Amino acid sequence: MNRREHFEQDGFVSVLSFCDTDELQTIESELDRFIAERVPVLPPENIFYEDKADPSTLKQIQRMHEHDDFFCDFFEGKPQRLAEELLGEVVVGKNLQYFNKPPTFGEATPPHQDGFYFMLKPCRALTMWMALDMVDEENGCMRYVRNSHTRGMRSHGRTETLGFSQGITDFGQSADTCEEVACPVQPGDLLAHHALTIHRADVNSSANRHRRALGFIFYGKSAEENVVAHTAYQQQLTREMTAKGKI
Ligand SMILES: O=C(O)CCC(=O)C(=O)O
Repeated sequence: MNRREHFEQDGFVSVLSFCDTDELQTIESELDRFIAERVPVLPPENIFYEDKADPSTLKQIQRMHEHDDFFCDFFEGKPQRLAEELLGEVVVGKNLQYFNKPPTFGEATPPHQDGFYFMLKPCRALTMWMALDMVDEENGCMRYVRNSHTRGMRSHGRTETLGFSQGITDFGQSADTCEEVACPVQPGDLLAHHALTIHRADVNSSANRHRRALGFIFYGKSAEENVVAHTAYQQQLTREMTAKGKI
C-alpha cells in the first residue's frame, strides 16, 4: 500500500524521516530566531503560554507562515506537496503552528476532530504534525482512532484546555478505545491525519523532556469554509481568553 492508500484507509499515516538531520538543524535555528525576534511582537492571540508570566512555558504559536519568509517558504514546499498527494486535490495552506508540552506543565490534548474547528463543507482537509523532539508515551505522543474519519463528526463541547477549546463529549466508546493507536516518533518524523480522524494526546509526564512539534494545516480546494461562523468563534474565544488572562 502506498502512503495515500494508508491515509485513506486508516485516516492517518506516518512518514518517517520527512525531514533529515540537516533540514532539522535549519528548522531549529530558524525557530530559535522566530521565538527570539518575532514572538515578542506578534498579536497575543497567536501565542499561548501555559503560564503567561513564564516564557519557558511557551505552548503554541499560530500562523507562523504569515509572519516569516522562512516558514512561509517551507510550508509551501514539501508539506504542501505531501498534502496534495494525500488528499488527491489542490490544497490551500491555512496554518503553520508550533506546539510544545513543556515537562511538568504539558497538559493533555482532549480527543477531538480538527474538522469541528475548521467548519468546512465538504470536510476535506488534513493536518500534519512533525516531531522536533523524540515523542513517546511518556511525554505524550499522538494517538489516533483508526478509521474514525469514516464515521462522521462527533459531538464536541468546550474544554478548558488552552489551544484546544473543543473536545468530543462522548469519547470512550468501544470503537474509540479498541481502535486507538499510539504513535511514538523521532525528530523529523511526520504524522498526517484527516480532519475527521479522532485524536488526542496525554500529558507530558516526563521529568525533563520537552515535546515540541510543528503542525501544518491544509484545506482541499473543494472544501468551502464557513468564514462568518469561524471568524465569529475565533473572536469570541480571543475575548474569553483575554478576559481570563490567558493571552
Ligand atoms: O500536539 C498535540 O498534542 C495535538 C496536536 C493536534 O491535535 C493537531 O495538530 O491537530
